[in-house]
Parts: sequence; C-alpha cells; structure tokens
Amino acid sequence: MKILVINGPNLNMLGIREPEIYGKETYQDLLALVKDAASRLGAEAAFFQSNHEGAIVDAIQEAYGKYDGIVINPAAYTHTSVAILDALKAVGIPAVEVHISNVSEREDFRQISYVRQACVATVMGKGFDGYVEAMEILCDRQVL
Ligand code: CA2
Repeated sequence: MKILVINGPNLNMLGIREPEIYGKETYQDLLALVKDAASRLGAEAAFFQSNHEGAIVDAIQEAYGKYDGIVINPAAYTHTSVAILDALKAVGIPAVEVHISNVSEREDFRQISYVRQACVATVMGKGFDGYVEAMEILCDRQVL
C-alpha cells in the first residue's frame, strides 16, 4: 500500500513555536515516526509539505494512479479550502484527515472542515500518533 502524507502550511515549523499545542518534536521527527510506522504496517509512505494551497491541489492531482491512500493535515486550509476538498473528491483516493491538536476544543473558526466531506475518517488531538492511526485506518480498509 502506497500512502501519500500531505502536510499544509506552517507544519514544517513544528517544534519551533507553540510546543504547548503542537508538541516539541520537529517536522523531521514526524517524518521519521511515520516512515517507521508505515514499514511496520507493510506500507510505503511518501511525504509532501507546502505552504501553498495550489501546490497541495497539484500534489493531490499527481497522486492519482500512484497512491492507494492519502493522509492529509491541511492545517489552516482545513477551515477554508474548497479547492483541496474538490481535489480530494476528483482523485477519489481514500483519504484520512489528521489534526495534531484537538480542533473540536479550539476556536470557533477551527470547527469547520471543508476537507472532511472527502475523507473516510478524521483523527484529531492525538499528536503525531494521529498520523499512524490514519495509516492504520487506510491499511485496514484495504484488507477488509
Ligand atoms: O492541529 C492541527 O494539526 C492543525 O491542523 C494545525 C494547524 C491549524 O491551523 C489547524 O487548525 C489545526 C496549524 C499548523 C501550524 O503549525 C505550527 C507549527 C509550529 C509553530 C506554529 C504553528
């Protein structure tokens, strides 16, 4: 199973600011954790991070025919982007939405997720482990 892990704006800054919300570990630590978990699951993970909405749309389109699943933390674009929602719907690749923090307990504007409509599941508030849970959800779906 080939999984594309997409991270949106500012997630490349993990560990640098706001450790009380997003933890002390860095984006590189996240990649190492997810890569390790993927190989334990017998899957292969590839990574994409961008601060630009259109670049994320391009990455989703380019995943068509190449990946069996998408794990996506669209970060702030979660709450604004119909373009990312449409791209996920267009490719039809099973996707799981991930948030490091528990967005359901944060500001009102974070209660809206456009991408959720195109995702088979949402994992939030579990820190980096949420990405591993998202991959497990995708792998379980494939064997069932
Ligand atoms: O909890 C999450 O994973 C979020 O997707 C993170 C986004 C936020 O806009 C969403 O509402 C919830 C923000 C990512 C910003 O990452 C930072 C990393 C280091 C320092 C500051 C921000």
